[in-house]
Amino acid sequence: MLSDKELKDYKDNGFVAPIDVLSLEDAEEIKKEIEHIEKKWPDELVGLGRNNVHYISPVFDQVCHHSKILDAVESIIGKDILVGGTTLFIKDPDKKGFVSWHQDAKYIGFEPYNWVTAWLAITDADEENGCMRMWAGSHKEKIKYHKDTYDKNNLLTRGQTVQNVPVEKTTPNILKAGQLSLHHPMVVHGSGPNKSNKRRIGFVIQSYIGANVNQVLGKIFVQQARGKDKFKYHEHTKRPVELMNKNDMIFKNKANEELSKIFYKDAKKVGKY
Ligand SMILES: O=C(O)CCC(=O)C(=O)O
Repeated sequence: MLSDKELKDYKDNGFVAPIDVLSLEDAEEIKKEIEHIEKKWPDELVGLGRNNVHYISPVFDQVCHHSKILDAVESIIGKDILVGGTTLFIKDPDKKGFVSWHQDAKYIGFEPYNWVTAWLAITDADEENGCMRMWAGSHKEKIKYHKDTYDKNNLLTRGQTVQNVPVEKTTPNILKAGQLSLHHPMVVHGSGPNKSNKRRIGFVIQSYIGANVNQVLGKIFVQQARGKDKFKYHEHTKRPVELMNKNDMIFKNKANEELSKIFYKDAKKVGKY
C-alpha cells in the first residue's frame, strides 16, 4: 500500500512517484516483448494499435495485474479495481514526439473520478529523454479549456492542449526503469521530445478504475484486477494466455475501434492514434 506520506503527496500534488514495482530485469523483459512484437508484427503497435496491448500479450497482461501496482492503486481508489485500458507511449530518439499539456479527465470519459492512471517506466525516463512533467496542485482546479491542435508530432489523439501552463512550476517525473508513477484524472501534465539517443518507453494503464466508474462517452471492456464488480457497467473480457492469439488480436482491434470513438467524440477530425 502507499505510505501516509505518499498518499499525502498524491492528495496535495495530484501525483505520486517514484514507486518501486519491477526489477530492472523485468523491465528489460517487457522491452524485449515490445521489440519482438515490432519485429514479427510491424503493424501491431502502430497508431491506434498502441492501445490495449495487454489483450494480446500475457507479459503486458501480467503487469496490469501485478500485486505491487494494485496495492498502490487500492490505496487511492479502493479495493474493487478494474483495468479500463492501456497505452504504450514510446518516444523514439530520431522523432519529435511530445505530449501537450492536458488533463486526462477532459477526454477519457470515466466518471466519477474514482480512477487513477499508472505510468510504468519500461526504460529510464528523465528530462533529457522527455519524461512527463506534472503541474502539482492543478488537480484541485476545474477542467480546463483544451485547444485541439492536431500537431503532427503530438502523441495525443487530437493534440489537445491546455494553454498558459507555468512550465517553471512543473515537476519532472523522473523514473528508473521498473518504477511507477500514479496520477490523478485532473492533474495537468505533458512531456517534451526525446533528446537522447535511446528510446523512452512508458506503459500506461489508462486507467485503473473503481467498479463504480462508468464510461460516459462510449464503450470500454474491462478486466477484474481486484475485488468485485457489483455495478456491472462494463463488459468483462478474458485474459490472454498466449502472444498474438488470432481471436485476441481481433478483440483488441474491436476494443480499439470503440476507444477511438471515445477519444474523437465531437472532434473535427481524426488523428493518427
Ligand atoms: O508518456 C507521456 O509522456 C505522457 C503520458 C500521459 O499523458 C499519460 O499517461 O496520461
